[in-house]
Amino acid sequence: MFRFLSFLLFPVLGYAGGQPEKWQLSFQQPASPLMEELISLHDMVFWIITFITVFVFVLLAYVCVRFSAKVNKKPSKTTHNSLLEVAWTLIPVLLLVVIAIPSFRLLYKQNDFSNIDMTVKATAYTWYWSYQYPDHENIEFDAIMLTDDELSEDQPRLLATDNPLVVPINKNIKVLITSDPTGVIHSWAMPSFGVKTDAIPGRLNETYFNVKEPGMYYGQCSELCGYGHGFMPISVKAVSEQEFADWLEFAKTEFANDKFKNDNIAAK
Ligand SMILES: [Cu+2]
Repeated sequence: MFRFLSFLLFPVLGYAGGQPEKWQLSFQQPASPLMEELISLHDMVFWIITFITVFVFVLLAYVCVRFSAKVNKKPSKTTHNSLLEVAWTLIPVLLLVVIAIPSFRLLYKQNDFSNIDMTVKATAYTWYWSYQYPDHENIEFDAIMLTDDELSEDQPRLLATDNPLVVPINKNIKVLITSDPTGVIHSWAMPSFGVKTDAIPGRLNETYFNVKEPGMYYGQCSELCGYGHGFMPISVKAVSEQEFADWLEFAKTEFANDKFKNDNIAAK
């Protein structure tokens, strides 16, 4: 019953953050300010669409009954009505303007890279993601999906990786996204961050996000890239600034040998 109600109310109900839920409809709980704005724009447009649909449906039903041949034995010769014609031209124009203003503002914000705190680079391989920290001595490691046997209790199936991308909270983090030069097109998508950007061989795309709360967040490759498409998830761990500094120290020794491995894969 609750699921049914939540379907009716889906634009106003939130879901647990960071990952998809069973029987979930609509968006994940937003984890970044950008995703919050995307959802409020969606909700605004949703109610406008609902109003128009109901209004047109009621109008049609009224016309069918009120102006049927049965009720109107002698057909009316009415043709034009200036006021009505001006109104049904102007009202849709105004509605489009109301939608366009917040829409363009948000589109601009999604591409505004003027206030970036740090950069990471995500490279797609068949079939896993590899991450690099150009601002932090080029730490580099692969993120391989955990198999069912490797999962711990709190890790979701097909979403958890052996190494998450670790980032500090409340920072604007730019992600440079590309794909293995000998590979195919993938897409780096994090639903709760409001981010989805294609990873294309030979081309460097960019996006950014800002995580508000510490925690684990999950996404997936979102471009049909081949038989391993469903098995190259993205896991992001958002931590405090101090924890991030500690992790950097750990990562410098932990992943010291990974760079060589990645160079070899790229060279193949
Ligand atoms: Cu892929």
